[in-house]
Amino acid sequence: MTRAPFAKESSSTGEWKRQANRFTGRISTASKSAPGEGPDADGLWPVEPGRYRLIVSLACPWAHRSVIVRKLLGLEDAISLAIVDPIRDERGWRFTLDPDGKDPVLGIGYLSEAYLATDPQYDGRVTVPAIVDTVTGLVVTNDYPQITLDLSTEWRAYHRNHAPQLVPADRTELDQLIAEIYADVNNGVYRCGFATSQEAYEAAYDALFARLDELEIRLMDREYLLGDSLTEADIRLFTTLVRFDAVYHGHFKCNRQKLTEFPNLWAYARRLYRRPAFGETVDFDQIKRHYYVTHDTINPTGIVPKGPDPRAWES
Ligand SMILES: N[C@@H](CCC(=O)N[C@@H](CS)C(=O)NCC(=O)O)C(=O)O
Repeated sequence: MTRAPFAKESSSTGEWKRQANRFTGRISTASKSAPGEGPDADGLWPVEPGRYRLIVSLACPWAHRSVIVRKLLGLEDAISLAIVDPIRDERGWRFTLDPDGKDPVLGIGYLSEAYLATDPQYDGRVTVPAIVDTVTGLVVTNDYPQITLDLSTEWRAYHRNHAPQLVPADRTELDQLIAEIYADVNNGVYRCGFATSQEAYEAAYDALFARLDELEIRLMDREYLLGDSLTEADIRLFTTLVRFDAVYHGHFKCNRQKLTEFPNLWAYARRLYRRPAFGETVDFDQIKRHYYVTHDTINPTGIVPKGPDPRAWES
């Protein structure tokens, strides 16, 4: 019997079914709470610069989205950033990169401490990204798709001058595209890697490469996915593309071809990489160590491959 990487999220047919996000609070300009107060009756927390802490792993593609958007929008002073060790132990994500192994603002050693303070019964995976309230120490949200959208729409008053408009006023095309990219690409690589039956793996692999073929054609005559300007869709695609050859191609068996063998996608990914918010937030060492060391059902030796040469990204 194949050992499932996360047994609770594996179906009887061997498909990987990602857990739901437990904490779905939002920080919003519509909140009726005063500064310093908790969420209002609708679960909306007040927008307050300096109050919230974004907890990420630089290895994690879902967290990487929020790091890129925060930097693109110039929200570094408004929302502080905590970076966990890319290697989890049996208690999960830990602040071992910080002095004394504790987050200097929240004073906790493990992200699970904030999760359990918020919901003492919580028994799912403790995940990044998460936004934690520094006043109460409670988790506001680990709802990663909403986190980046809200940085764009709810924190406008604190964006830098000339910040890009990542979420267009008419969201129809954006929403359609990010749903497809999520299903077949962002989560698709995990559905390949975490499948526990041949059929489930092959179905995920076929859907992934069919979608990449479509995106390759889409990028033939445009700079960004939606045309002339950078949007949330580009950020979401980039975080999977940048991990593709280093991790997903080998570790998750997404190996019909490499990113470098898709001319348009590769050129597009490198164009994005040249922007500081993208390139400066990529840490290949943490990315590779996280995947190859912590998924021991997939890579029991824990050996981290030396390649590929990251200098290809600079070319
Ligand atoms: N919140 C989402 C997505 C975020 C996510 O999966 N993050 C990963 C890192 S890439 C994580 O925190 N994993 C912790 C674990 O598996 O225990 C989920 O629950 O699936």
